[in-house]
Amino acid sequence: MAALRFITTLFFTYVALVPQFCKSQERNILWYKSPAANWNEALPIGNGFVGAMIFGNAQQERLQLNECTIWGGGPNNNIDSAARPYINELRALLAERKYDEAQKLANARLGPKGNSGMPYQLAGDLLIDWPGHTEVTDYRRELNIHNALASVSYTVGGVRYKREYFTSFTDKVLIVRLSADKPSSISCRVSLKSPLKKAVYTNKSDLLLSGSGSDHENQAGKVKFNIATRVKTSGGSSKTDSSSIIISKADEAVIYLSVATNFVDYQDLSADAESRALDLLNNAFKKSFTGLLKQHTSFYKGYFDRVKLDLGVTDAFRNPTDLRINNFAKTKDPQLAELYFQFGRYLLISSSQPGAQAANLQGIWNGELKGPWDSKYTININTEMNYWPSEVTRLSELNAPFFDLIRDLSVTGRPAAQQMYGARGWVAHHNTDIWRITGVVDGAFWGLWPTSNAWLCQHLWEHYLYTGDKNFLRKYYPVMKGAAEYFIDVLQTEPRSKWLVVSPSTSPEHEYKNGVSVTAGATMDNQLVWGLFTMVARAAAELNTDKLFADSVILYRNKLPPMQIGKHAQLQEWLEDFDEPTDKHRHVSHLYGLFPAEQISPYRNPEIFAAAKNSLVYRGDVSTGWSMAWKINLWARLQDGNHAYKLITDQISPVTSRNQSGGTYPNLFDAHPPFQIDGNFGCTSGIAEMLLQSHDGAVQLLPALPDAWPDGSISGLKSRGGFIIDMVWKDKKLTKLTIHSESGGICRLRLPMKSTDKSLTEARGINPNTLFKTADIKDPIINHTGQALNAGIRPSWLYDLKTSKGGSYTIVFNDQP
Ligand code: FUC
Repeated sequence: MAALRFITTLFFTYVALVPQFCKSQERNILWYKSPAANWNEALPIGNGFVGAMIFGNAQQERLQLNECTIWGGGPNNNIDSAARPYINELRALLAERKYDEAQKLANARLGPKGNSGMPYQLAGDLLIDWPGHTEVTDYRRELNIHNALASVSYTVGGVRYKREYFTSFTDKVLIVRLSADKPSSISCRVSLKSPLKKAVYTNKSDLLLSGSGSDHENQAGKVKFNIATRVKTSGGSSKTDSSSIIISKADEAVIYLSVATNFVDYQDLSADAESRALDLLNNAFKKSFTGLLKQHTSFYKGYFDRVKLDLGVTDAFRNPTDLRINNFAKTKDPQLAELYFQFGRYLLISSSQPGAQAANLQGIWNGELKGPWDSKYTININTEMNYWPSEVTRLSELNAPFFDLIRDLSVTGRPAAQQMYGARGWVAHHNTDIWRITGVVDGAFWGLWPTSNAWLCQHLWEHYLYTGDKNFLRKYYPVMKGAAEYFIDVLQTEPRSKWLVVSPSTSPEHEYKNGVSVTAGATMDNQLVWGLFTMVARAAAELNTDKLFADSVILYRNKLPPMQIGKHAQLQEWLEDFDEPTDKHRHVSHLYGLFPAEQISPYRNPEIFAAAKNSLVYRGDVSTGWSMAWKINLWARLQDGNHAYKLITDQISPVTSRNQSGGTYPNLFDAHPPFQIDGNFGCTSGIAEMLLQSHDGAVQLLPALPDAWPDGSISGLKSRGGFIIDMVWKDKKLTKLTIHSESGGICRLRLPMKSTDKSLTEARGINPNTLFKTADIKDPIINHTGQALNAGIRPSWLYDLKTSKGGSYTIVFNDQP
């Protein structure tokens, strides 16, 4: 018996290790043996406009619905027109180092005026009641992210039932198909409910709900919305009563559901929500389930299939997803890391589509009237993190609603710059919402941070570096220039050093003294403004325009403070050396220069690189989900794959009740806790960053591969300069590389070994490909007296590959030591 068990185990291990064992389709499934017991177990589907969380109860199905423009309040801005004299007073206090007084003044005078932003709100629930479906067996609930289709199946009374759900990308409706393996088995009641409801009514065969967004913090709720539902049956019948659709004895039924609002843009709510919802429904209703699904799937796969990752498969793959999360630290389950990576891509495709709204703190999925932090946009890290995976994992087009948001802020941020700071250009603070508010929210401690414009513009520039799209750059150059103009006007001369600094500001949400965050010249601000001025000058050069402005911006840039290495051999977070090695704060803002920016290079600034590493070591690992996801990217940039992997293990672990400890809910949503989607996106970006980097003058392959993934392959990642990269590795060594060149030009490679491949030439001098230009920063000021810092950087060799537009180049590495 023991021998038989051994052979069986051997057989299964063998089978499990054969990659063909799980085909692409099977490896991209989240599945469970029971219905969702709460919202964090429900499964998300979405098409950027409409989202739903599927609970999957047999007796009463609940789909919690969202639509991306259902927000509280209405068009408004929260600019504090009385702020200016206090801003000037604050600058004087900070220059005199009167920090407590400065914070006191800021708290008293520069808090939110009117409101702290409006909440993103739920739409309601679609409910399907199934009388008698109590004792069910063989239950399975799944979300297939290979084709963006969810399903629930179970057996009751000898009949096998199946429900399938998708939110059509092409027809903008939610579709639910109800079927069974015996005719006439579908009898259920379809209804709608919402706490925002004004009315539920039926109209011939349609069931409708009308509602409106909430009043909130002095703003009347002005968004009007309608949900419209209609059912197509084969066999049996369906009819409406005053508040539901009743399906009787059908062989199959398909529920069509649309949601629409009166929202046109952040200033205009003049659309007719009901007729929009009915138009969507009428158009979709002409099509069959199969026809709609086919179009939906092919649209989705157009994005999803661009990147394939294989980190290996073990037996853990056989378990339901919740169990795999629980066991990840033990099993290592490489395929779950792959699934988590791809789930991040699924979430971006499903929550950020051109023409819709940018993914907010919860993407598009929020089950509350006022979710955590209003489920809006926190632009001092969280919204930016949502878009970190967009370019490298080839979802570039999905930046569109984010870029729209940035463009809008460059308009609504003008009066803020003018009235609050007496400056040209535009400014936004640490939060915004669908109405594009640009004033201070929450309180000066958190909200008095006027540098989000520079971070947002970094995404515009990065888009250009990945795509080389000059039309895009031309379109957004004025947005970037407007942000630069703002800083030219507001930078203050710091009295001791004579550097130009942003004042007042904060190092986001962090105090350097009890209760004091307000400061001048925080390292992150210096990096952000340095980056902005550099990219504006480079953009002007790429576009061959605006030379005078570009030259002047560089003069200002050169007066910004250099980075400083403090007494604990750390990268200083503030102008003064306030850092404490015991500080575990979740924001690691001064490491912006390391990631996502490209200002700290192991090859060009090894001392700052080593100091940044010390700062990260001091901060530790445990934190909120998004903070740990940021640290995955940072450790990848520090070329420490095992530390990055350690953070992935912390992230893919069950959520405990502890505050600020991250974790993953059963539905693979990341936990702050509570659920916040940035951690999902940040981890997807982090995994990409472990496998490919392209920020430091070259494309670096497998820069931070952990021991846990010795063998694997990835295809379709993208580097700056428009190179699509496919790689295979074995025993942690790159064995095969294929580069597809989208725009031609030199592809400079940084390899961990010498290569004799004939297509490669040893690289000399600066990379002639301007999309790889490095950010030359000032030498650091070193305020610590210990030994010279050394981060133990591994040797590497640089080679150039000449590419032509559309060409593909394969290199096989078989001469590695
Ligand atoms: C910032 C963070 C919080 C949270 C919130 C949405 O304020 O400091 O941890 O993520 O955004």
